[in-house]
Amino acid sequence: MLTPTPADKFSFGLWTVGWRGRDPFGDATRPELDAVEAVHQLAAIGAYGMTFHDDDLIPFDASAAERQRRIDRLRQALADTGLVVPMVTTNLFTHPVFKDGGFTSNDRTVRRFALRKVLRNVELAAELGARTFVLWGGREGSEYDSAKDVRAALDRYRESLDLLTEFVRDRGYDLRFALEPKPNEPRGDILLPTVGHALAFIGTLAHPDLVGVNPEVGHEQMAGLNVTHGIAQALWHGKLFHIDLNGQRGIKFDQDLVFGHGDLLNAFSLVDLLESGGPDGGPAYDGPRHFDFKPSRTEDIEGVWAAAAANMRTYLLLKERARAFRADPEVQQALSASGVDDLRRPTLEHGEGYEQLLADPDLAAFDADKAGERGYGFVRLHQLAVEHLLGAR
Ligand code: GLT
Ligand code: MN
Ligand code: MN
Repeated sequence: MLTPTPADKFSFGLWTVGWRGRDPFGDATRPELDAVEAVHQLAAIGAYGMTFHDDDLIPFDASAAERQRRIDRLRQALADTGLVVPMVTTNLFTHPVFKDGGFTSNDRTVRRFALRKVLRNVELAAELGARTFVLWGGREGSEYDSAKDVRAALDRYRESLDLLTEFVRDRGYDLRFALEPKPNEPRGDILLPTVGHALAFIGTLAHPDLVGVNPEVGHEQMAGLNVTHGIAQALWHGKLFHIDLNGQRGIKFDQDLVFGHGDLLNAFSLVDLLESGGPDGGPAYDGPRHFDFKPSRTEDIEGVWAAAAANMRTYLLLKERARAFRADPEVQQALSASGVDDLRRPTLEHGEGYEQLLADPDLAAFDADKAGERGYGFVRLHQLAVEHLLGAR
């Protein structure tokens, strides 16, 4: 149960286990990790998939022959291990050309170059069988309010998404896009900073059905938001196309810790939602459980693989704890005493409208003071969650 298998659908970015520990203040602390080696190691620890940015696999300025050689090596490693590539993403943030963004750069030639880069990468994603293409617009933003016309930038963002969805439709690819929000870093302020902003933007697109979100735990938490609420709303809109699991402690720089190594209670409620938030108490989400973490730069390569395994083990432990929580009769009783079930009942009777509601004699006699005395018992309920999480029940 706590040993990961491909059925758990755990996946990792090549840029995660491959992160060399370079940060704004210090050099790399680890050697380069070859993509083929990463595939073999991930398969060995029980993952089912590996994801990557175009530039993780193929250097930005590689020749066509070099590009092909790298793709062929990856394909061979996938064939040898059975690992899949469920998602591919694009790097529109490292090269200096993207310093003011890709799709929303103030320089039109850069915007056109970015689109071409992504179209070619979408082609590769489809060839490798990926079903999701993530777009993290880390450089789409500004440091200075007067430097970016936000409404024009959103027009350009939409223009880009509309071109990309037209491309996959024309090509007949079975591929959808997932926007990944982040409030800031590397830009002072990033466009589409939260799940909510992204969802509202998606509604304006030509083919909104082909675009969803890829929320990252830490990115919502950097904005002081409750990631479980954000994920629940994305699910409610039918827009949780992919997810980036990791850990973050509070409102500060993006820590990309191991899943659960930040706000553990929020991680517990998130796993509970993903695994038992479906209509019948089953999983609410069946896509990859994708870890986007950075093995701390204090770790050597052995520590990298230990950290990768820790993500999966923590997820499985939380899944086990969440199941025990749901199965506990005392929890079920506390849930109903707290009115959690009641909220699922429509507020209006079947066929009732405002006329009937206004005329309801029970409402005319409703004792608001009495109803205001009710205790909801949320603290008791939460304590039960904490005790299950701690293994005390
Ligand atoms: C970058 C970022 C991540 C995104 C990656 C996808 S890029 O590593 O910090 O959160 O998921 O483009
Ligand atoms: Mn992050
Ligand atoms: Mn991410």
